[in-house]
Amino acid sequence: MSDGLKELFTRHPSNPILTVDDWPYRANSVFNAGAVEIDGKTLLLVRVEDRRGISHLSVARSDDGVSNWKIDPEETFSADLDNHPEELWGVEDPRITFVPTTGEYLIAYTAYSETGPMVALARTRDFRKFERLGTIMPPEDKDAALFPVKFDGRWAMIHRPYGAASEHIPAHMWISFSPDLKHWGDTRVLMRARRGGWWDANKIGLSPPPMETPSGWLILYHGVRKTAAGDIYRLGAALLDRDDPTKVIRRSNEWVFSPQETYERVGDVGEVVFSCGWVRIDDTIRLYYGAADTTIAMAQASVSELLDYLVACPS
Ligand code: M1P
Repeated sequence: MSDGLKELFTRHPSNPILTVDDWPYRANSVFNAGAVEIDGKTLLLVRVEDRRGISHLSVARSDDGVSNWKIDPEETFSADLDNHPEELWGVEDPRITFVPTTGEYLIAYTAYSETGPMVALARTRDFRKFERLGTIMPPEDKDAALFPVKFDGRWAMIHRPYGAASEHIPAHMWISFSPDLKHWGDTRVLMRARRGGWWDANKIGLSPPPMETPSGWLILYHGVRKTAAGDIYRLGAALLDRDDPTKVIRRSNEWVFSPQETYERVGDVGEVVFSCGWVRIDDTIRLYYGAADTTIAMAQASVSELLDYLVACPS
């Protein structure tokens, strides 16, 4: 393969790095994990789907981010139906943002309510005790993550009001602002799903939380292509202005990562790569992703190569 055709992401040879067979208790599948690096170790907040079809979150820790995972012996963060009936059908797809000014981790997750997915927030310092801040977006809304800094004194969050996601009503990515993490507004479309035959036509959503770089906020997003054989979930990249994240300054026309391996193409939901978390170690990104809604895999990329690629993309 010539340099011009080199893939930006390289899959880890041990993929999938976590499967339900690694779990200390019975479950159906493990996927779509939030990720953070704490004191040189990797912590994944994993979406675990039980054998009723309801999801909870569990912590897995590893020294090298690939092997010897220490998994909490019991569910770490489960639906709290007494206080949060909106979590009736479980909690899903956590995206973790470390806030350097407070030392806290803010977790945006999907509360799967009777009337559809809602965005909910929780905070933690140690991934043992969690404080729920409640739901912050009515149904249907999901694929949310916070920025780690405020803009003109306001928190910012990317999210995806779901919509019917059809040719007529596309599901775009939106951005909203809040003075206090509770009241959200100034809501506007951030990035549009394309139309027609594009890989990201009609439905897109944020993947991991935005990553700050000297060139702007690096984001990955998933695009969903409907085909006669079913949906294909692929990942694209974009750059947002560092001071004004409502401005998309670059967006890849082509996807940068797509289902290729058998573990990505075959599973509970085939042809899916779906990421809620990444960690950065110097110039290396480790992207953790759910493969076919069944297992967790990891792929690496160079931040500078991704930025070089994006800077050459259309504005
Ligand atoms: O099955 C693929 C993904 O489908 C949903 O994502 P979205 O609403 O963005 O299309 C989610 O249920 C996600 O968890 C799942 O991986």
